[in-house]
Amino acid sequence: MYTNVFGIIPDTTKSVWLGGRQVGESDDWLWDMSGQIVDPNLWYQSEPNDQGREDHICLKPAKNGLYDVNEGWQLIFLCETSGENLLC
Ligand SMILES: [Ca+2]
Ligand SMILES: [Ca+2]
Repeated sequence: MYTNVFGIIPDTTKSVWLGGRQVGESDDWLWDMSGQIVDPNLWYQSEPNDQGREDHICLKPAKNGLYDVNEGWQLIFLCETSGENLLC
């Protein structure tokens, strides 16, 4: 999934929000738009580690993996378009 974003992120040293979240306090993580389960192989090493109410997903391109983070992080968003619809 995220291997294709390297060409579109202007600064790959910056983390970006992705549209996904934890389902309650379960171990399940879902993509917002598709409702599909996040592939566990996409997480970076020991993530998700829930260090302080981390219920959202960001991508750290420099680490080549997903992190669970809390909503207090100020990051750019990565969105995609599907026809006339903007998906974030
Ligand atoms: Ca959490
Ligand atoms: Ca984390």
